[in-house]
Parts: sequence; structure tokens; C-alpha cells
Amino acid sequence: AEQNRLLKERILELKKERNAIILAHYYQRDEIQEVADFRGDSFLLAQKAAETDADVIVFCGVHFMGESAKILAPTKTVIIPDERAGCPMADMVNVEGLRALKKEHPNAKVVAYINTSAEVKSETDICCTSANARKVIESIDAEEIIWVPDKNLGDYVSKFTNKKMIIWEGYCNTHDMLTVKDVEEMKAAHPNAQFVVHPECRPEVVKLGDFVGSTTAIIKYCRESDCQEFIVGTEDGTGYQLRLDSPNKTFHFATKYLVCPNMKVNNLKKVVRCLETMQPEIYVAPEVAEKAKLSLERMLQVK
Ligand code: CIZ
Ligand code: SF4
Repeated sequence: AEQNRLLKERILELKKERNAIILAHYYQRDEIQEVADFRGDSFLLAQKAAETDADVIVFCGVHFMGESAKILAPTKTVIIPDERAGCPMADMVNVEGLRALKKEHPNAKVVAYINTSAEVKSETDICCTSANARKVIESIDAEEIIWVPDKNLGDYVSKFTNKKMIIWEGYCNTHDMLTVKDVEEMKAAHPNAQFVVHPECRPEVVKLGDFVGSTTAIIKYCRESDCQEFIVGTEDGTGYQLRLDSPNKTFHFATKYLVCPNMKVNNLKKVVRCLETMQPEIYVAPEVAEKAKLSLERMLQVK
């Protein structure tokens, strides 16, 4: 605790020196969320990056999120605590594979979940997040959609549209691990709790949800609900904001395995180091950034 206090003090000093802000994803370790200027999901944080007056953005999340921030705020320096914090789901689709699928379906428009690399985004028509996926799909003037990379979220949104969806076979190792049995056992142990679930979970698990939504939507729902007890079907870092918003409510994570190891690669020491050295810095090739930005901006325009 004493070490964390000193590290946090050092971070505050460096932040001033560098005119930096710290953005932290809801899945980051508590101590990182504690020093952050803003907490949010990948979409909210990308918007914050675009709006900030700071010169430097310390993006505490995984690699694709840093890239989205850089694409929307190209004049800013975006640094990350550890280059190795990636997203295995984002890595399940690459440009070559996507190009081949586009050739097979020349009339389809391509929707990329925000959990994709900048390079993949540059090959797509529009991005979406779990919060706006349904609206994004409806906004598209095509009857055929190629959807990358999350098959579980793809399955979920396909239930709300008549469009034909060609769904990539990617998934999140963390959310996909949750089983019906896990949830049923938790429900039996906590009969008064509502089950709130992220659509990156398997379809049969999502079906058990009293509420289905993005991380931000889950946080809002739990804050505003009259219910006092929840079983949570998303990554365990979300507990920080859930407990901050509703200190008197009870939150049970559906299993102890809902932990994204990539998100937890970051720690306070690495935040200090990246502010000291200004490395690693996010770089996106300009021709990739330009095209990826169009895809992100089309998403931002969907109301
Ligand atoms: O699972 C993730 O990585 C999520 C939900 C990211 C985000 O904030 O959209
Ligand atoms: Fe990727 Fe899943 Fe981790 Fe999110 S929780 S960063 S989708 S591996």
C-alpha cells in the first residue's frame, strides 16, 4: 500500500510535467483506475482522447484501444504502460483473411467491432461497440453484413436484424469461458440477485441475462436499478466502478475466472516508467490511420 502511494504521487508529478492525462479502461487493476483522469469502455475513452487538451495520453487498456485513441487524436502523443497488453480476440482476424472474405461477398458491407487492429479497421466500412452495434447494423444500406471478429456479439446482434450476417469465428477468451452451469450455480446460491451479462459471452449464457449490455450499460443499469444484488457476467475490473457507484449493493462475479490477463499486464510501476521514458508510444501508419478513422467516424455519426 505504501509503495502504491509513492508510485501514485510520482505519477501525479509526472502527469503535470508532461501535461498528460491518464485514461483507464474499466477492466484495469483498481490502483490504475484510482489514478486515472477518466475511466470508461473503449468507446468512451476514444472520445475522451479526441476531446482532451493534454499533450500526452497515457492509455491504460489493451493495444487496439491505444490505436483508436491515436487515430482520433493524431496530433497527441499516445503512450501505453506495456506493449504486450494485446487483445487475443482482435488478433483473431487479419487483413488477408478479411480481404478473402470480402471477395467472396462483394455486396456485403463490413462492420468491425472496435476490438480490432487499426489495420483491420482500415479494411472496413464502419466500426461498432457492444453499446451501439444494433444501431450501427440498422444504419447500413446493404442487406449483407460481414461481421468481425466476435462470433458471440455477432450472434446477439443478428437476432435484432433481418440482414444476412456473415460472422467471423473470433471470441474473447475471458468472456467465452463463462458457462451456463457457472451461472445456474450462482443463481441457486443467490436467488435474489439479477444476472447482468456482456454479449461477448456465449449465446446460451447471454440468454440467461436479466440484463444484457456493454460494460458501460451494465454499470448504468446496476446503478439505477432497484435491485440490491447482482451476478456479474463481465470482466472483474468492472467491480471497481460498480462498487464506487453503489457501495451498498452486492456484486458477485459469475466466476473467479472472469479476468482478462492482458488487461492486468499493466501496473502502476509501468505507468510511471512510460511517463518517464515516453515509451512505448503508439504509432499508426498515416495511410492506415486515414482509412481506419473514416470507419470510426462513421460509427460516431450513428445516432
Ligand atoms: O471486452 C472488451 O475488451 C470490451 C468490452 C471492451 C470495450 O470497452 O468495449
Ligand atoms: Fe480482448 Fe476479451 Fe480482454 Fe477485452 S476482455 S481485451 S475482448 S481478451
